[in-house]
Amino acid sequence: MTSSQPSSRHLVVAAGQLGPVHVGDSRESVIERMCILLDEAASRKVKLVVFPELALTTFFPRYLLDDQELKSYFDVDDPTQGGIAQAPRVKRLFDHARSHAIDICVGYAERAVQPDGSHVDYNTSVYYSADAGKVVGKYRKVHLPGAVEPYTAAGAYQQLEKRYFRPGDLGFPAFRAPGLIDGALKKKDGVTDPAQSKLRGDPIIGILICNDRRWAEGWRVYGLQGTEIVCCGYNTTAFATKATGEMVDMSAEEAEAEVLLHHKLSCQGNSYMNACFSINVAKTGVEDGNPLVGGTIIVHPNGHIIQEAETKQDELVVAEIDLEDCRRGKEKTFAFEKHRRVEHYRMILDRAGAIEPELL
Ligand code: CDV
Repeated sequence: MTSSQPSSRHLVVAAGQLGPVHVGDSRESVIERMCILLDEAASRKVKLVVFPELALTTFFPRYLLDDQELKSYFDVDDPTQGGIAQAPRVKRLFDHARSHAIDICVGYAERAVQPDGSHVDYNTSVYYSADAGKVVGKYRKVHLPGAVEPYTAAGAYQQLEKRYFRPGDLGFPAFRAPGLIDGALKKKDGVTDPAQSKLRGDPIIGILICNDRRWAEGWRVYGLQGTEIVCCGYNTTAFATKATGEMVDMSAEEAEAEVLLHHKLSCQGNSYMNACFSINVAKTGVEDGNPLVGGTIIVHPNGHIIQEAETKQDELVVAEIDLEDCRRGKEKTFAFEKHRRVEHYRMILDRAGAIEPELL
């Protein structure tokens, strides 16, 4: 065995919270703002920055758009042309991250080119490794909220993700990020079961996007791959009109407090139950008149919030974490291999909607 990993696996990570990206904002201006956050990250010794869902554009699913309008929001991800890291309107961001030796996880609207030249659109986040100089992880949003057809009531708030994106087809694929931890265990070290080894491999990462964080299933699938850090960007409306066009029956302040409560419950509860850190990053502020909640948080595997945004603007939220802190949960309360009773979970796979027991 050649690795000489220290007993702690410290890493400085950050959430690259973004303020609003308005419809008229140029792509260059958004990339510039993200590069400024990366500059700050470099000065604070950060090794990983997570950016929000659809970070490069306004949250366009709130608008009913024709094909031509829609096209401008998507970035073509063509594997034969080097994928998203080489896409002309985004390349500068990845190059900048690499120049600082910082990994980034970033959300964007993906127009995926198919082998026959057609395309499929997804709400996607990729993980770019500065060490590898390429994308090493990709996730396409599974739990798309909203509707295909726009709500017809006057003043209704639209959420047209089901119209514009195909549900993700990659599942919840955890992956390892190289170059972040010195002396990480490698395949060449010949350890057959890394989960049982005292030495640990490179950090295990999973990605979720916005609404996914409310669904225990995705987190658990990551938990079952030993995931240590979940990266989750979001655009969450702070308060909005209903599909019927009416206002919710709460004040704007009460509605926003409720949204924040549910956001934090989801991130803190699922981080705890899967013994992983999570970096949960907002696009926030008032985007073309539409209030987005903030609440960017970095959560510890014990469920506590260890860092939280103070603003609703571009802000780097930084935390030093020790990946060894995942061990307690993974080896005791949530030692899945000892305590899960999979023979009783069949219904989770067989049923989507609830079917109530017979009436008495
Ligand atoms: N972008 C999102 O996925 N938004 C959802 C809303 C619609 C509930 C969210 O979970 O924040």
